[in-house]
Amino acid sequence: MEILIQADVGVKYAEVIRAKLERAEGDRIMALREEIASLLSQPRPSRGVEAPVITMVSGVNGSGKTTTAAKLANLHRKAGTVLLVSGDTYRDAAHEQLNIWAQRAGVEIVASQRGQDAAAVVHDAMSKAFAKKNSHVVIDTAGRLHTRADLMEELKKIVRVIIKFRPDGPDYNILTIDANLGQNSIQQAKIFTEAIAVNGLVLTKFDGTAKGGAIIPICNELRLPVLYLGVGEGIEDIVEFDPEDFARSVTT
Ligand SMILES: Nc1nc2c(ncn2[C@@H]2O[C@H](COP(=O)(O)OP(=O)(O)OP(=O)(O)O)[C@@H](O)[C@H]2O)c(=O)[nH]1
Ligand SMILES: [Mg+2]
Repeated sequence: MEILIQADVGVKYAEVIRAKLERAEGDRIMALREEIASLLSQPRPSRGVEAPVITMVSGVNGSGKTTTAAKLANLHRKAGTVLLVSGDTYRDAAHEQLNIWAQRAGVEIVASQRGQDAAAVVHDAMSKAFAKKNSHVVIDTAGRLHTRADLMEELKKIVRVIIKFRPDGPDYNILTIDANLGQNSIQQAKIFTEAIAVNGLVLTKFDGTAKGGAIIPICNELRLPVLYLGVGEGIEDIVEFDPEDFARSVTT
């Protein structure tokens, strides 16, 4: 119980897990890990078969969106032609930041200027990607607090633009969750998911001291899979998520 609270799993889920364990037989730590892994095993989006595969990355300020978008662009580049899109039109240096990442990843970029309409930038980028038959499009978005209705509206507008090109919306509609954020991230994730039909999570900054246990209630309550873990600031620092490995690390 203590170990779970310390790992940011939260009181409610620590209790859910404890109740299940009471009935378990044999090695308790193994049973605990199995239970955590099963809570984390959510179906992955069965999408991404048609080119261009569209990935959009959203999340609260500083949660690692741009870094994750760059890491994903770099992963996809190994298998195709990627267009990295700056849907962040708020941040002063967003465009320069993404440019540097695009160079590192060796991918093409659609930049934006501060103050531009993000949905219009995404519209242009989608037209370009479909015309040039890119294999992947990765869209970075501005940081926003889930409580800002106007900014959440902007995110919905971006998704509506994507729907014009791909009726089911982004193939991978990713929310980044900072492993350090703890219980606050549950409510944030819920609101993002309700607004724009998030279908996958990336847990970022998992290389630090944070255990990231809050991902357990997020995954389980919202029925969302964790697709990747961010494990550093470098472009290669991303790994596929494995529920068993995570269960082991959260309990050690
Ligand atoms: N250690 C570590 N740092 C990370 C990771 N992902 C992102 N960061 C760092 O977190 C900080 C914020 O990352 P960004 O990718 O700029 O976050 P963002 O969500 O795009 O931020 P805004 O656009 O300002 O909302 C940077 O200093 C990154 O280097 C990670 O997996 N591990
Ligand atoms: Mg950013």
